[in-house]
Amino acid sequence: MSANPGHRLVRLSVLAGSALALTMVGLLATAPASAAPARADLVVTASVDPTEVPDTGGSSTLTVGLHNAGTNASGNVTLVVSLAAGSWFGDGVSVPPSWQCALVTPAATCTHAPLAAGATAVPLRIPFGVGAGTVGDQVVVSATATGGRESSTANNTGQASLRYIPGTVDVRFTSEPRDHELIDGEVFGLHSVVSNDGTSPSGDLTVTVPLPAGTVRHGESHEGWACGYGDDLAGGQPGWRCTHAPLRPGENSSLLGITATISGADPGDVLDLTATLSTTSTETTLDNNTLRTRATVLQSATVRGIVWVDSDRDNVRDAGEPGAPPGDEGIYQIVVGGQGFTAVATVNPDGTYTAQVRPGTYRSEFYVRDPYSFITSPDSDLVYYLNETGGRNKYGYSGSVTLAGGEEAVIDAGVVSKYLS
Ligand SMILES: [Ca+2]
Ligand SMILES: [Ca+2]
Ligand SMILES: [Ca+2]
Repeated sequence: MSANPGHRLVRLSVLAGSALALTMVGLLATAPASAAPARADLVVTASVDPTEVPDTGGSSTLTVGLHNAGTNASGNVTLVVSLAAGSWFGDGVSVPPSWQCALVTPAATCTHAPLAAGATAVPLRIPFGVGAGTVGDQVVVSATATGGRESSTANNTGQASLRYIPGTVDVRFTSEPRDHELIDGEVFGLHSVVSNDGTSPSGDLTVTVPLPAGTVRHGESHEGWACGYGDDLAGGQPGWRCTHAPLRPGENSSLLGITATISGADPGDVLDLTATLSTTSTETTLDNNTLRTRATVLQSATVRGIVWVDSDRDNVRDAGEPGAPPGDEGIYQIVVGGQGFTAVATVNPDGTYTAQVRPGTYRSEFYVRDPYSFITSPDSDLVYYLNETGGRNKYGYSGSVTLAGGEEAVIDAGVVSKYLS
């Protein structure tokens, strides 16, 4: 017999291949005897925030967690979120990119790619609303996942509940009380929005403001409010009565402004402009339903003087030299200004002017127009003037003077006319 080394070599190689195959089968076959089959195990959790809702209805946000606690990847996951009857999905659902959701009240169906063993999906946050209910009752929301073969499906549903609590209403003014020191003729007022700090919608709002003695009505700014002014509208007294539509929890009304002018009040008088707010629903507290603005009346000081025309151009104010006329061809405006207070003076046909001011430090600012120009004169109180301003007005101002209540300052300015006079 003659050996054929090439042939034997081929056979050995086949045998080696067979042994290898048997070994592999053997390894696979021994595994089931020592461990459970590798399976996915989806776990669903659900929570709501807030967990309570007023009995008039409200909203909450459901958070759904999904985790694969198993030892194998899941299949594609389908998650069904079910709302109770009378609930609805809210606006502003933001679905993470890893999820796809179709929200059709009362159920949402969301899908997710297979979750690897040990992996956790990005949580789903789903705002939802609930209608009115009975205090103590619960509203249940649930989410159930399916995702192929699992070691357990007992943990595939997460559930959370909202409990109805008594709703509250608390409307209030958001502005703080204010105090002013003002002189006769000045305007002061109330300016505030109204908010509802409760958990339930308010009823209609009403604000009444009696007109204090020593003042006259100045005005109202009330877009969003309906305001009337009358002899008996503020609880039978002269004043304002304004109404506004109900406010949702946390909602602010439009800004309400009520203003009065001090007229005929005496120095030392204290004038309170007080607004009282009410709503048709029962409130948690009425302590925040009034707002006051107080004006304490000061004795005014007076700044007066004249814009005189130097007719003979000798830079001196001579007897008989007239005042400049008010208007576009004369004294355009005189402003008496100080820290925190400015008055536009009343200018008379004879060139004299007067302004009532709060006690304080002031200077007079003069604006005159052609044919008049300012001059330098010992009889003029201007410390600065500019005739070539580039505009129609020539401008000049006096030095400062400090006045207490009842005191008076006389501040004059000299001008010449470019026409012979
Ligand atoms: Ca499971
Ligand atoms: Ca209140
Ligand atoms: Ca003169």
